[in-house]
Amino acid sequence: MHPDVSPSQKVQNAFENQHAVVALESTIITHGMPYPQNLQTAQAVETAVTNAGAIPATIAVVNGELKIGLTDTELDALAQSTGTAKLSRADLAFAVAQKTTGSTTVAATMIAAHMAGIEVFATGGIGGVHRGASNSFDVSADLQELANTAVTVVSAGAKAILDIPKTLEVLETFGVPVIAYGQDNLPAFWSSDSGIPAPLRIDNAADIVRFMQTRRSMGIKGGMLIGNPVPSKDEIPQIKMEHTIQQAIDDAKLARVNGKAVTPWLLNRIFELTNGDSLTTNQALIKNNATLAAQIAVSLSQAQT
Ligand code: PSU
Ligand code: MN
Repeated sequence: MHPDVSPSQKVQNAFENQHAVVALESTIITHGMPYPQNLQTAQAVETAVTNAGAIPATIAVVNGELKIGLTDTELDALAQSTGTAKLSRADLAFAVAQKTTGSTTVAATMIAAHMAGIEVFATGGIGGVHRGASNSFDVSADLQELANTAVTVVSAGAKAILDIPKTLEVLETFGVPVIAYGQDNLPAFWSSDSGIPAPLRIDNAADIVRFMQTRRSMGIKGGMLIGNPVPSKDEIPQIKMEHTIQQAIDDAKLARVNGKAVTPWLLNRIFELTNGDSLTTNQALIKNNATLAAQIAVSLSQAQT
């Protein structure tokens, strides 16, 4: 393990016993959901990982320490904090150097997971190419991280607020495998089906592990993205969602939101516009991703012993 990360006691024990570990991000806690639902979700996600036989490691910077796994007290403090920095590749080391506190995006969580030797990570949805990116140039650092860092990211696809076809083009350019889990089409975060065929399809965790191992043994660098559809009982169908997303994007333009604030602002606006339904679906899909990530991590640790 890299000397610049601080594993919790539980995660340390897991490593010593060669137990499967799943990384979890923390921006969803500080910037994705209101308190107390954010704390309840973070706890439920950790429980989903545990129930599927792996050890959860929620990642964040706390007073300059890059924590791999948070204690209950740390998780609670993060969930209640306001104005916490959202850290990506550009500012992860800045927060450590300044001894401040911040939550980690998909990109920063991948970096930390890789430093700790964790190969599987569960999130809600990754960042990507924003709609209107031809003017704004707003493309998430998550995409470059997937290109460079060998971590498998289990998501419900790219967040549907994004331009999914453009996001797929960039991932293809970067050589990132994009795999739909158990269906032909990619999911679209709150909706199980984006209507867009996925470049690749895999139907079980063991085959994902085989793909990861083959890729590594061939010396192909970088991570891969799994699009795991939200269970249909929990989804908001795309036709219904699209109207709300468009409204939120129009509102963001009027409010002149830009930079890092865009994604959290849109998610919060969609929460308001759906009277909280988007949050219920968000909670369901992230738990579903945590379960699949744990299955992959367990299968990987079995394959390695
Ligand atoms: N999920 C949420 N809210 C968020 C994010 C996820 O409910 O803000 C974060 C993720 O951590 C993702 C990040 O990596 O948004 C992408 O932000 P950006 O587009 O600024 O790179
Ligand atoms: Mn951005």
